[in-house]
Amino acid sequence: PTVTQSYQERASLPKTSPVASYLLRLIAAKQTNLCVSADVSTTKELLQLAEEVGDSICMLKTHADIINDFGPRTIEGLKEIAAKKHFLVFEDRKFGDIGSTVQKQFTAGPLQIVRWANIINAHIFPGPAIITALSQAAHDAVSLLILAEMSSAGNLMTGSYTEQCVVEARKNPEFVMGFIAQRTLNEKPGDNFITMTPGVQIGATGDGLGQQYNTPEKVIGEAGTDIIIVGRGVYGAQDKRAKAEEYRVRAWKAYEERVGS
Ligand code: 5FU
Repeated sequence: PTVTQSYQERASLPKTSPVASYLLRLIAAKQTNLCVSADVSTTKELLQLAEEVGDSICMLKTHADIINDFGPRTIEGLKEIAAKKHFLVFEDRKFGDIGSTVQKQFTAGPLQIVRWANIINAHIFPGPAIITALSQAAHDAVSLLILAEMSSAGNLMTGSYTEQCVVEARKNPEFVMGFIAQRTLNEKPGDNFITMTPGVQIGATGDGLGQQYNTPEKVIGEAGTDIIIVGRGVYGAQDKRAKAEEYRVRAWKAYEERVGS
């Protein structure tokens, strides 16, 4: 099972999507399974945060639609810092519409997500054509995460819904790199999906608006997930660089203890 395998080993398993292999190798090389969620409201803050935490992360997660002045400058800046500091960019757009519409949301409009995001995500409640539609509009360097579980209290993504996400992912291992979920969903032999987990903060249990937090040890060590996604825990700190390092060290140690290295 993947919970006892190293990131490095998993990078070369068969049927692993090219972006997943790249990310697994990057994680191993930089020794970081931390993704920072850059939920800030200006290009300046976004690029500053990317510079500050860039050395400590494998991935930066964005919500492009909350950046007031999102534009070509944002895109060029992000690409430049990502190349310099070696991390991937994940746009957390959570597509959830008919195939034809998500293709337009992905490629057109003011955000032009296809031009700059390495990783995107989608809900499968509209049915599996959302996966086909996004894969047709994508190029080789883009991979999809299916939202299989959420961190917020009382969410409806449980039981057979979550199971169906795994079924659809197994049908498309070339394009679907993994899941947003609260635990690993690699249950069958041969499954090598990457699980990324939001709802992580040290020293908090929630935000009063439904968000629920766990520690890096809980999600990486006990729930067997691969990457922690931390927003306010990092960008809300005075010293963002030091805070990112703290999360990186704790999540990395939890991983090492889990795989027994
Ligand atoms: F899919 C999900 C989810 O289940 N929970 C989340 O919190 C996504 N998120 C995102 O992760 C959310 O939109 C924020 O961008 C981020 C968590 O931020 P926080 O500040 O660490 O709570």
